[in-house]
Formats: sequence, structure tokens, C-alpha cells
Amino acid sequence: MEKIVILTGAGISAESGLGTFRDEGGLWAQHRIEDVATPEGFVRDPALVHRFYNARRVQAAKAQPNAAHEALARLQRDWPGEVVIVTQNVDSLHEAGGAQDVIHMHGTLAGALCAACDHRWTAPPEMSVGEPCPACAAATARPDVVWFGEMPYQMDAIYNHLAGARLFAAIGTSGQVYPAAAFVHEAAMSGARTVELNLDPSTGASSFDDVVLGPATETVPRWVDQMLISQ
Ligand code: BJW
Repeated sequence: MEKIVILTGAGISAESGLGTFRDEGGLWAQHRIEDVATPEGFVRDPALVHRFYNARRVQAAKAQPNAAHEALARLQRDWPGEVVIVTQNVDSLHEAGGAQDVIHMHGTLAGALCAACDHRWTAPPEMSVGEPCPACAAATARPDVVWFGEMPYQMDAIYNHLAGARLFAAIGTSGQVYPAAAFVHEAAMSGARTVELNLDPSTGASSFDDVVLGPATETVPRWVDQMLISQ
């Protein structure tokens, strides 16, 4: 049966109370990307970076999945073929909404990573500078998230899924960050139909076959209903 690949971004979690990056008043209006989302920024001022991610970890832990997360989990459950969810989000709201095997291409707030030996473990609610790695004892613990200039996770698996997709949907992402912004082209080259669901048209909206505008909690459940009726 037909495989669906879904890419999600910060917009799907906006109505759960988590800020997006590039919308008015978003995270990048309050923090410099170079300071909090690059490996160089972490080397310069690890305390600042830990404060940024500690605050977001606390906020994400309080957030609840919304109707859009739950609808995608329903699609995964009821669609007769495979539904692969690839998220750029570092929150766990897809899983909390019932989704399975979510690919977190930009990592997760729940994880800690040793910058020296790449060992991974569960992050404490508050990470601090100098925290030793449980494997090599280096004082280089960092959040397990993907910053600019770093390779996103599970890229081979994602490209394999895109090559086999019959439908690709991008939900709540501005299409400004690569490689995720190019997934629509990868999927289209493999013959997939493509659809964007977003509040406003993204940078790459003209690359999609269909564009559905509106808040994710309204558009996504409606789109899932239509998909399940039309199967
Ligand atoms: C709603 C809504 C509602 C609001 N309902 N919708 C060309 C090719 C390849 C790479 C590059 C390139 N040019 C430059 C690069 C490098 C760079 C890059 O992309 N730079 C750009 C700025 C140009 N990329 C990288 O460095 C990446 N690594 C890399 O490329 O490695 C080499 C490589 C090459 C080729 C193949 C493979 C690899 C790494 C990028 C890492 C990004 N990291 C961040 C931080 C993660 C940790 C954290 O969370 O803090 O990831 S940055 C930030 O942006 C975060 C997000 O995941 C990411 C995307 O943001 P997103 O989700 O789209 O959010 P917004 O805010 O931008 O948009 C929200 C959308 O929602 C809007 O459209 C709203 O309208 C909508 N919305 N409310 C529905 N209720």
C-alpha cells in the first residue's frame, strides 16, 4: 500500500504553546542564532546555551499534544500503508499524541550528548556547564540537538523513505532550513504528490502540488479525515 512521508516543523506545536523560530516574536527574535544554535556559540558561552535549552526543556515538558499531533497518530494507525513522521522539532509531542517511530532529524530536548565522545544519555531537566559525560568523564555535555553546520540525524533513512513515498506532506515549517527544505524536491523527483499544510505559505510553497492554509489544529485533522475516507 502507498507510503506517506510527513515532515513537521515548529508550527505543528505552536498551538500547544511552544514558540516557533521565525514568526513574529519567535525564538530567533529573542536570541541570536549564532549564540544559541551553533557549535561555535556553545564553545564561546556554554552557560548561555544551557540556559536557553533548559528553559525550553521545562516549557516542552508542560506542553500537551494538540489535535494535529493526534490526527497524525490516527493516520499512522488507520492508513493501510506506512506513514513515516519526520520532525524537525525537538519536543516529544508527536509521541505524546500517540505516534510511533518518529524520526527526530534535529535531535530532542530529552537527550544529552557528549561533545567529546558522542555518547548519548537522557538529559536531566537542567543541564549545567562542566557536567561530566557518564562514558568518558569529559566535562563537555551538551543538548542532543542539531545546530547549524552540523549533520541532521538519520539522513540515509529519510532519503530512502522519500524515494519510496507516494505522498509527501510538509506541516508547519517555513521551508527556510536545509536539508529539510529540499525534501519536497526529493519526493517529487521520486514521483510523489506533495502537499503543504501551513498557517501562511512557506518559502517553497510554489514547489508543492497542493497548499492548504490555516492553523494546524484545524487543517491537519480535516486532511487526515479526507485521506482516510479516500483510501
Ligand atoms: C503554523 C502555525 C500553526 C505557525 N499552524 N502552521 C543549502 C543546502 C543545504 C544546507 C544549507 C544550504 N544553505 C545553507 C545551509 C546550511 C544550513 C541552513 O539551512 N541554513 C539556512 C538558514 C539557509 N543548514 C544546516 O546547517 C543543517 N545542516 C546541514 O545542512 O548539514 C549539511 C548537509 C547538507 C546536505 C544534506 C544533508 C546535510 C542543520 C540545520 C539545523 C537547524 N537547527 C535548528 C535548531 C535545532 C535545535 C532547536 O530546536 O533549538 O532547527 S534551527 C531551527 O529551524 C530548528 C528548526 O527545526 C528549524 C526549522 O524551523 P521550522 O520548524 O520551519 O520553524 P519556523 O519558525 O521557521 O517556521 C514555522 C512555520 O510554522 C511558519 O511557516 C509558520 O507560518 C507556521 N505556523 N503557527 C500551522 N498554528
